[in-house]
Amino acid sequence: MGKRFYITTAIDYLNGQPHLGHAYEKVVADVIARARRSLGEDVFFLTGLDEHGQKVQQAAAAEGKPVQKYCDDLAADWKEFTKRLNFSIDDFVRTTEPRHKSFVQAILTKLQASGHFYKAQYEGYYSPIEETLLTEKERLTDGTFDPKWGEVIKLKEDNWWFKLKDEQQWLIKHIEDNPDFVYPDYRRNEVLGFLRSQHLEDLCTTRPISRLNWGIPVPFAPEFVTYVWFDALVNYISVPAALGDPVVNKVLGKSTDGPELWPADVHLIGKDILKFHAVFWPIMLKAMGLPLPKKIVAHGWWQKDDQKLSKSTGNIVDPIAVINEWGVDAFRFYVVRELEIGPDGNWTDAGFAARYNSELANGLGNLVNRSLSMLRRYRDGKLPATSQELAPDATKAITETVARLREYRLKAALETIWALVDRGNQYVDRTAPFKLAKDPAQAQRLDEVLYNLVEVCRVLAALLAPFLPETAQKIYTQLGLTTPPESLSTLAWGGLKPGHQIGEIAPLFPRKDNPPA
Ligand code: ME8
Repeated sequence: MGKRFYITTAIDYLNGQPHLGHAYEKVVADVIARARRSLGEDVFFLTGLDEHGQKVQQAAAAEGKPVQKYCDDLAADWKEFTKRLNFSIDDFVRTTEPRHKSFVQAILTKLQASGHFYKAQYEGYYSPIEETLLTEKERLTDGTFDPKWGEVIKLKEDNWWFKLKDEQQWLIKHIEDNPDFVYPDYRRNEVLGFLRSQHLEDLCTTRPISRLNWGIPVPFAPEFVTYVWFDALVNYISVPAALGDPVVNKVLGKSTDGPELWPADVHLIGKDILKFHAVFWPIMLKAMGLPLPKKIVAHGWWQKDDQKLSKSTGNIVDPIAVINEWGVDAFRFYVVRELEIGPDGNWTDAGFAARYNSELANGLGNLVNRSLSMLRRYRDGKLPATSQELAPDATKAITETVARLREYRLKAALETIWALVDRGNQYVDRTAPFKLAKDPAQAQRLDEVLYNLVEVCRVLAALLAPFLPETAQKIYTQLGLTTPPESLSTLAWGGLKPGHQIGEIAPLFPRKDNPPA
């Protein structure tokens, strides 16, 4: 078996329940993963949880639970969440797992032996809420710090530092030479702008256990723990190592023949953690002797009603509540249809209901329902002879959807698919099969119209499968097909054969005229 298409997401902090932003990122990753599988690639999709650090420790304390117990209880909810959202994940990593911790320690040991760390005293400012050491650069012109850092305290302590200072030039060159390394383009320019205009400071990679103990013990300095950089980021290689990836294990002197995952094909992350992924992570990998990921894809952030999502102000979208009310595919559809990967988005309940009614209920749902109902009514549910009338529209939709998917333009892909939905609905209106049915002389024309409509539904199901897997399968079942929707790699017009009998018909997206306020 060769190299697999390896896609990862950020691993989420385990200090609450999953919110819209977490759900969005994983939906996008799942669409990409499913699309690549459908295009014939052997995909490995990894997501998981970032369980160390002060925020998690504090959240556990607030609930009066031992930290590990707090993590175990909450992690069960997050795993359940991946099922509710129908994520096709291949593994789920938790940074408190032994397989992850032992790998992190092995990497720290290796990098210490090759001289990448040094111990030094830090004297300066620290933001407890962001768990970040602050430098003079973070100071505003009036000498204060931005309110986002919360209360800033003075700190003097020893720590272990990872050398970054001399790594800037090769990284600039790498990003210049590999225009696809960061997507979208404007995020790539942001990274290059940062690297060209600032000198990298060495990275503080530890905390003394006297101040934070919820991290991974540093093997060569047991009075320290590591977290964040040498913990969270390393999940992208600790899981491959545990599964026997030969490339990753070779750096630890081990020979294994498990799945070939590294380098990752896509790290999907939010814009706020781009610097960590596009600057620190490549430097860490180079120090380890590992190839860099092929692509870092940075998405934008969601707000609700033009305000920041915030638990404290109650301005949240609970993905599970939305799914309970509208169905999982309605949620998946809205977040991808609303927002291309890159810009920020704004959730409104009215916007959600409007898209549901116009695009899912009146658009797709209506097309499938009336096409199959007419076939049942006029031809006892049996497919007539093959016809090519909508074949050019379907072929164009297939080609364009595949191209958009490869370009990571998921919203544009959905727009292409909906052009075919609209074409199908217009075709019903123009050909008026209900009138044709009344005229026996038009029987052959009615056969043609019905074949085209029902075959369009089949093509749509296959195109939609990465986005709306449950709906795609339902369409296939209603079509009387017992297989999963056809792969994008083979999808072509004419899959339904004359004489084929369709199955039971049921509405896909019941119209909701009075959505809850
Ligand atoms: O950053 N809209 O965890 P996290 C869209 N553990 N995306 C959002 C969002 C929003 N409103 N809020 C958060 C972490 N995200 C680290 C990552 S990776 C090795 C370590 C995204 O729970 C955010 O951009 O704060 C990030 O990609 C992911 O959710 C997890 O955020």
